[in-house]
Amino acid sequence: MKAPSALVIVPTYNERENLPKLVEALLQQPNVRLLIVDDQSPDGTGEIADSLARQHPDRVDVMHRTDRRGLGRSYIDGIKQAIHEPFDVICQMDADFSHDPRHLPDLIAATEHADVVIGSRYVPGGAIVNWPRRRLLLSRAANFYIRSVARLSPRDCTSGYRCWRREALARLPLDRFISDGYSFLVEMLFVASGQGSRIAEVPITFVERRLGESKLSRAVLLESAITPWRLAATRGRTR
Ligand SMILES: Nc1nc2c(ncn2[C@@H]2O[C@H](COP(=O)(O)OP(=O)(O)OP(=O)(O)O)[C@@H](O)[C@H]2O)c(=O)[nH]1
Ligand SMILES: [Mg+2]
Repeated sequence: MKAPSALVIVPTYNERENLPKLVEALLQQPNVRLLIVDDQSPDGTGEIADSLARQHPDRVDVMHRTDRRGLGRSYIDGIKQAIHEPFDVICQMDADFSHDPRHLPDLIAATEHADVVIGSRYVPGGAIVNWPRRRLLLSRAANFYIRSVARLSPRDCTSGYRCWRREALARLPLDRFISDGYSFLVEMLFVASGQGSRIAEVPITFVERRLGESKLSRAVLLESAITPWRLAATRGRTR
C-alpha cells in the first residue's frame, strides 16, 4: 500500500537552537512536509525558518503570525491552511525535540485504523525522560483530572504529538474553540471524541527539552484547571 502523505505543523516561539536540527531530522522521512508557524519569535526563529524554506522549497513552508501570540491560535491558523492541501494526514509536534521524529512513522501508520493518533506517554511502552518528580506528578494529575471531569478515554490527553486523518481535523469547529495552551489540545480531543472520531494511542518516549526555554506559564495552568469543567458543561452540544 502507498504510504500516506503527511504535513507536520510545528508551532515555534524562540526555538532557534532546535529548529534547524528538527527540520533536518524530519526531512529524512519520505512523504513528509512541514508547516512552521512562528509567532514573531524575538530570537529570530522566523528568519531561520525562512532560510530553511528557501533551502527546501518543496518541503518546508512558513507562516508568520502577527496577531496575538499563542499555541492554540497558531495551531488554528496552521490547521486552517493545512486542511485545504492534499495531505492524507496532518500532524502536530513541538519543536523542542520532546517529540522524537523517529516516532512519527508509527503515528502516521496508525492513522490507517484511527482518525486521531496520540503519541502517548501513558500507555504501555511509553516513557518520560528527564522530568523532575514535580512535573511528572503535575502531568499525571492533570491527565487524571481531565479524564474524570471531561470523561475522555485516552490515557494521555495533554500530549501535543498527534496525527490526524485530514477529514477528522477538517470536521473540528475551530472558530468555536476558546482555549489556548495545553487546554487547546484537550479541547480538540474532546470535540473529536464527541464527533465520533476514533482515537488511538501509540507509545512514545518523551524527552524534556535540552535547548531553549519552556513557555509553561501560570495562565496556562489556570486555564487547564478550568477547561475540563467548561467542556463537561457543553457535553452533547459539540456535534
Ligand atoms: N507559534 C507559537 N508557538 C509556541 C508558543 N508557545 C509555545 N510554542 C511552541 O509550542 C511548543 C511547545 O512549547 P514548550 O515551551 O516546549 O512547552 P512545554 O513543552 O510545555 O514546556 P517544556 O516542557 O519546558 O518544553 C514548542 O514548539 C514551542 O516553541 C506560542 O505562543 N506561539
Ligand atoms: Mg516542550
